[in-house]
Amino acid sequence: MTLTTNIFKKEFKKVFESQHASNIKDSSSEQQYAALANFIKFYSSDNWKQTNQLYIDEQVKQVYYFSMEFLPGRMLKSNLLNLGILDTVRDGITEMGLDFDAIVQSEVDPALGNGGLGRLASCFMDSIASLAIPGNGNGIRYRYGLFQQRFVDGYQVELPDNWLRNGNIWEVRKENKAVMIRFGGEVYLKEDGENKLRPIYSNTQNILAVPYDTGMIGYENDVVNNLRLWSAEIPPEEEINFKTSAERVLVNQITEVLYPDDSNYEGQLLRLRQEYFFTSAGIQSIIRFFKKQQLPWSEFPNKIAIHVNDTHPALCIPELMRILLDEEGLSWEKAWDITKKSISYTNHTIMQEAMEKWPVHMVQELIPRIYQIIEAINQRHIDKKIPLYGEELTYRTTIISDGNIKMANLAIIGSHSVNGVAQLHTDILKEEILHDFYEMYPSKFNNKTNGITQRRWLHLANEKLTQLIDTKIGKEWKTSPAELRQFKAYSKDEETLNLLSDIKLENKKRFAAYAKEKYAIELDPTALFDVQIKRLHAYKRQLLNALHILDRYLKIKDDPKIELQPRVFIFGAKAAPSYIYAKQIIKFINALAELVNNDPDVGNKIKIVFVENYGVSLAELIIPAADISEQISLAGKEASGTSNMKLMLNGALTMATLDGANIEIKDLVGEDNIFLFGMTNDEVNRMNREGHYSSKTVLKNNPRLNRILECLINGTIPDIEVEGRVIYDSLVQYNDEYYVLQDFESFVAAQERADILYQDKPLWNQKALINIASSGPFSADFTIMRYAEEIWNVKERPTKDKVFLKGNQ
Ligand code: AZC
Repeated sequence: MTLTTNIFKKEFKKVFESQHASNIKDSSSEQQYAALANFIKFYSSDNWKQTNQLYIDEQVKQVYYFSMEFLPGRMLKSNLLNLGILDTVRDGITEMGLDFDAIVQSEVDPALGNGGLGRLASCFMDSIASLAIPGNGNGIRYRYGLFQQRFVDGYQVELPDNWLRNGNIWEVRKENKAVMIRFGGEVYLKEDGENKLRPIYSNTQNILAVPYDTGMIGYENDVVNNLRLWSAEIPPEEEINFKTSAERVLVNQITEVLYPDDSNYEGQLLRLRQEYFFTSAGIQSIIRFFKKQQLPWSEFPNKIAIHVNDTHPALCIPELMRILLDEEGLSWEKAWDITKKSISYTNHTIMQEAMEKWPVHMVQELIPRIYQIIEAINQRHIDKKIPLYGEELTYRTTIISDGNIKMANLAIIGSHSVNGVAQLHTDILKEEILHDFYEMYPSKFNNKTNGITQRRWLHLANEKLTQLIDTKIGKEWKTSPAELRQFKAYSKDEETLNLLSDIKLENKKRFAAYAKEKYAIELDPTALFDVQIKRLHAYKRQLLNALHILDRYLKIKDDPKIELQPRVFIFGAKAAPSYIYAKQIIKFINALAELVNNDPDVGNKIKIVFVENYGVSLAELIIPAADISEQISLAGKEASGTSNMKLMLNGALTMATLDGANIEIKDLVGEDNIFLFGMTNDEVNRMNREGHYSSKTVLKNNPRLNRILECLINGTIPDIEVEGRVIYDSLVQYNDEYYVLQDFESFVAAQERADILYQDKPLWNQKALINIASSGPFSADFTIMRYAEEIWNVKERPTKDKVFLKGNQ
């Protein structure tokens, strides 16, 4: 049945009234949202059921994407878009006299992730479904998402994110699919009479993992895949064993909160519990599904691909081994072969502190059988590799060393594929960070440059631009993103460039209206909007950005009449609550904003907006309004970056170091259409090796920089006595770990080039257009195609309206 506006209105009214027993006209937008989400869930439920049934009937190979984090963003509009009924429903809602945008905004944005890694997982879920690839997500249903960020006197304050307060309409609780997870106790192996060793457990604590499923709707292809998030509960039949409130609290805690840390090692037992909890639950449910098909175990890797998104789910490896050995009675060799063939691993960072390791005693106590298996994997690795590679190299690759279990080593040894997320990152893994493993397993290593879904980041976030592209090059690019390149033909077309510029202006006005309402700040939408949105981390160098602003401020103070390109600097960033230095940088930027925004000498020449509580929904508002995309990490540190791709897709020009995927952006747009600055990875490496860098020397020869740094400690910026001093010392006394001062001059020079270019509007617009037209290759659809072909060996299933990628990048 095709949904017409009239049918929709009738059906929607019915759903609303059955739910609320009241008149729609008197309802709140939250109630309208609830009814509309229920309508969509109902509307797509047949496809959900059928997709699942087809996968069973056809015994297709399925992917299971294990991720500790998912950042799906609001789902209502994206589901409508993918179902092909966005316009019908929006028209219907409007005809009913309701406010569609208000309804959309009533949905909470689930913050079940920290940043890039979690958002990537959600872009991938969208692409997997849209390519009709049989794929499932597997993660944790945190009761509290990433903290809500507020600023009080410029300081970050963290509030709990109670996102489930009003329930979550998209999910379906599947109690009948719950599984039991075993923690603690003792275990020993006993001969079972058939010459097999079976583990005998005692005093374990058993916890129920209950899945909540959410449909992942493919783009106009009738596919609805499954995202399964697990929640920890006390098993009803074991209530008796959880007598004290402390015991009960412990269970609830497992899926209580998302760790607010994307790059620091969290040495906490609870985190390890979380990791085992969701990997064990996921693996158990895969095994149950596989067994229903009554295939021989040797078929397992032909039917199942398990992907571990960074090392957080790496316990998949010993858990799969445990089940195959202990419960299914397979030999070690068979189980190991199946495990390695099924599992693949993505590394997302080279930051040492983010390389997970767990103290042996902790793993031994919490999951004793898993520890035994890890130990056995480790021993076999050593025994096998020493004759081939010698002791030195082999001992550098062991899973257990110095009393710790190294999760990356486990993930590499126990999988058949290891990938980095941009070419430079993969090269660094191969040549530096994981070089020993690369020597052992060269063929495991491969690159899969990240991607983003253009459906959310262009179609939904920037509808006007989408329409413009449609009218110029047709709609084929929507299922063949490479076709976006056709848009390049308009790079000298005055009419198109003017339209592009009008759209940008409108998007900037939209953001300005938000800033005015939220922060009572007046922004000039014709100013250059300069955007840096990402987690706050020293290596990402928000500080460099801030020092450049300070430089501009001083220029204005020296000569209030100076002509400077007016700029609005937009920041969005959360700092991990325990990352004090990052929080001090937030305070510094907020203090600078306070000073600059209220100085009459400055006027519109500089405005700074640090948005609170940056997340997916705010990104959708900010990205279409950006002129410049700040991607200024120290070369070699940002694995890929993905906001760089989203901003480019929306016509921002990138201010970039040669880091992560910036390099690939440069290759696509050409050096004329990007602002490059700073040291290269090789130069950074050389500096590090030679150990000659001295920030004090940089300062000595640079009075301008000296003066800027002085402002951190001389009271120019009020209310940052402590923070200013700490930041100053990090740069001067502690030798500037991320080479902020070293790259400063070339950064400022690149910013000046941007100012000059911005004066030439037609040329700027032309470059913006070339950026948009060059961004097709960053579609997550392509990235997923490569994962599917080169890692998972899964095929897209032909669908009714077969939608898959045509052409290549
Ligand atoms: C991020 C990387 O920092 C970022 O460069 C990359 O684009 C993103 O993953 C997706 O691959 N990493 C994380 O968010 N977290 C960790 C633990 O690496």
